[in-house]
Amino acid sequence: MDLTLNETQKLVQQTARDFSARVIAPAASDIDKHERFPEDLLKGLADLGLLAVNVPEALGGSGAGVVSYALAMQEVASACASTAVTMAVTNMVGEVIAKFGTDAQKALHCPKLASFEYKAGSFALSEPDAGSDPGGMATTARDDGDTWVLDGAKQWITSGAHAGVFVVWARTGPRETHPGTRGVSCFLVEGGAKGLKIGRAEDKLGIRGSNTVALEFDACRVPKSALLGQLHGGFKIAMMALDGGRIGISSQAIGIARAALAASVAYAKERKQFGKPIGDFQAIQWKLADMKVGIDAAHLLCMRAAYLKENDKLFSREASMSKVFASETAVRVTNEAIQIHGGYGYTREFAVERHMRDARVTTIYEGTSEVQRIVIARSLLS
Ligand code: COS
Repeated sequence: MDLTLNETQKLVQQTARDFSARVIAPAASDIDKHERFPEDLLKGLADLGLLAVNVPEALGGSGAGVVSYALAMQEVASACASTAVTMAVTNMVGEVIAKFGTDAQKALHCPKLASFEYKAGSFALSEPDAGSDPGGMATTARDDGDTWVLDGAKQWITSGAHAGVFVVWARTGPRETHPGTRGVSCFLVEGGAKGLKIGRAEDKLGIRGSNTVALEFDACRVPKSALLGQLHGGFKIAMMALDGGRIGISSQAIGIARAALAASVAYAKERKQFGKPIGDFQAIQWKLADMKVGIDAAHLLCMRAAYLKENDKLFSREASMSKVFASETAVRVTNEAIQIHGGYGYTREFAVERHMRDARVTTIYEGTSEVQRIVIARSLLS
């Protein structure tokens, strides 16, 4: 693996860094406080090609690759994790349609996701009773002549109230003949479809500017052409999409942790106790050093997973390694950042409490830490 960034990767990283520092970071606290969906920022990201970084140019994307995408996510997340997760899911939806869609599906949806004509894309896999075990889903799609009819409920759907297109998984084969993950198919459902009801937004601990809703499908009819990929082949599409998504969430976690470390270094230089800056004390120095080691190790794992994906190699295990390590590092680093800030870190005046709240979800969504360990262990034992 060559760790030197190529010109495209450097350009994407720098572009995301500039926009994040100049436009996103100043808005982040307000977005969090008022649970504001960051439409203006997402439009700005679309203008810079950052809503479809790894989608081919012919479909309106930037075609800049997986490493570029990971680098851009890190930059945006270090400014605002809510904006970053919204960006991540739209990128993921664009990629999944570009990879598995028919020519017509790609031409219809990818340019709209990339350009912000759709305000977001949504990924509707989880259900109230099927989170870590999506094969246990209860949502069904019934073949009814020239349409599919979807019934059921989805849960924790990022950007659901704003999405122009939803990638939705539903059971198409009865459990008796298609047990577990075998009878699941994938569909593209347009925002505003009849029979699709959007639930109330969740009141969350962190990433409060991102929109998280439940969905209800009540005899929601979609055309036959809405099937994405093979009939009964949906579970593998979900798993492959999540493998890539886990690189995105590791990048998000790395960005959040970097922001917490930067704030901690600045504070350690400025805050004086016992007549000198607290950064002069080894107790603080060791915390900062451990934070830096963790973040850089997470970054290297993330770059390896991104590099493997970009080069069409197997990367599922490496994406899970990156996700579990980066997310748990972000939780630890942001917690230490509060400790370094003392009482001030526990108030809303300093950003580290937001970083801690935002980091917490990264060990949960797109596969919990426990699921990542299952993926890693299975690959060792198989
Ligand atoms: N890529 C391609 N195919 C994959 C795959 C991957 N990464 N992982 C599994 N598959 C395939 C398997 O090869 C198997 O295929 P066959 O039916 O042909 O044998 C099929 O999918 C079922 O795989 P498996 O038996 O491993 O499925 P499990 O039900 O045991 O699930 C875990 C495995 C737990 C890893 C999976 O359910 C998972 O990732 N859960 C977490 C879901 C998640 O991340 N949810 C968050 C949603 S976004 S907030």
